[in-house]
Amino acid sequence: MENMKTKIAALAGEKSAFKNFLLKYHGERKIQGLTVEMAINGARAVKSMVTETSDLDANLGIAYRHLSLYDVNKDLPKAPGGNVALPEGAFWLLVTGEEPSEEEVHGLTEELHKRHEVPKNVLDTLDTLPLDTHPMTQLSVAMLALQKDSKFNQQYQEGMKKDQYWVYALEDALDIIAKIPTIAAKIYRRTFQDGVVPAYDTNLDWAANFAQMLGVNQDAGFKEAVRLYLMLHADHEGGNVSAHATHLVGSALSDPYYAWAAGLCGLAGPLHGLANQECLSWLLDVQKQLGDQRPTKELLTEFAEKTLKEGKVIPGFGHAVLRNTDPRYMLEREFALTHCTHDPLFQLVDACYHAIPPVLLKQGKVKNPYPNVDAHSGQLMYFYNLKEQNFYTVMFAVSRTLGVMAQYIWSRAIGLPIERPKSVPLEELMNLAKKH
Ligand code: CMX
Repeated sequence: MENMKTKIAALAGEKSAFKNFLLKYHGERKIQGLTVEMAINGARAVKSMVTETSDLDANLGIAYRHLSLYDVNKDLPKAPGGNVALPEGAFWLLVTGEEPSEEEVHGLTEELHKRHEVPKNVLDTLDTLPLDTHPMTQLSVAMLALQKDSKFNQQYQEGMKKDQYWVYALEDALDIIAKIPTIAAKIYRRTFQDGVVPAYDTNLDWAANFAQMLGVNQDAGFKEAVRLYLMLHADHEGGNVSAHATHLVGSALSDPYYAWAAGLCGLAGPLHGLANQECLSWLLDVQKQLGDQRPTKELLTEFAEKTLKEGKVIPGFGHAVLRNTDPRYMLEREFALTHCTHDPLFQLVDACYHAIPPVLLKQGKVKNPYPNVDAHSGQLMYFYNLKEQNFYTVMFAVSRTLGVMAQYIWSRAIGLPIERPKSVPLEELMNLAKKH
């Protein structure tokens, strides 16, 4: 871990100086004209935040630092015998901006194993919740129950200096990343299975151990699928609801536990993280209606047209920012083409891939008719026997912990201040519009 700390320490001074330079010499420069539409419609695409870890291009998709997801998957260290980049490596890249060596990823995995123990009071707190409590609610409660051990908070109470903020942010980030798989597995096992969590295995990497603790499938393919899932969902820029909520709450110097608990509540929204569970429901419903018929492009075209006629959206297609097929979808598709072409649900996903974009294009109003990651990830989990859709957003959350924690560290390292945008009543917007 010393290596990661040294890299952040070396970069933090440079980055803070750069931020101060921008503020001093270019602070008044206009980068975008604000419009009434931007103020009303959720500040979409308004360049008004700093996120160091990743950048979303409408056509190319997300880049972790300078690397596309295809390059992340190709270049970063893999598990022995595996073909998928380890998510720990993605965290290293998001934090340091550098591709980690095998040794650095191995060291990080070891560090996470050392920190994995979840305090008994947190597990006991989960056991007090009714079993029909949504898994995302359980996860948010557990995150807050962990908060009492925040090192950032303890140090803050003891008068920590500003240049030490990132050091204890990193401490908390590593603790949260280390513990969240056990908490998620506990939630899964108590809600959907017998309540017993398979033993933690320090011989495995972070994702493979999580896959094993879920206890649904001992297949090596499932471990690879979970590595892929956790690597792909790690970060998606700073403006999405969960990342932004984490950043906003963190900007008040609430510690990483408080900040991520807020982010988790945002991730639980149906327009954000919960969409993947809705996608799988739609696919299963179509599969039921198809009965014994093989899913063909023609049949799926009919289904898609029917869904649109009923005034519903087709889950898993379209995106607020992307204007092309989501690379996360393409990497999941490549994985499925290697591991599960015989799966009837994959054959349905494949038919959707060919049938739905032309239907949405014909309708004429959708800005992006192509699939996003949610159109595929449920199929992969379902194939490996993780069938409870209510749990899928927790999988997403375990992964997204990597990105939001990496950015939390950087927000403190470069001293980003408390967020406080100006809001105005609609009438004032009208007055402003008349003036310009
Ligand atoms: N099926 C049917 N209609 C769709 C559509 C879809 N998949 N995607 C967009 N549209 C419609 C919109 O509802 C909108 O219609 P109205 O003008 O009648 O309101 C019109 O096309 C234009 O929308 P847009 O500008 O292309 O898309 P938005 O930025 O407004 O919305 C999103 C983006 C993701 C909410 C939307 O595409 C959608 O609802 N998709 C299905 C749900 C889904 O897959 N969500 C997961 C997103 C993944 C993520 O955010 O990470």
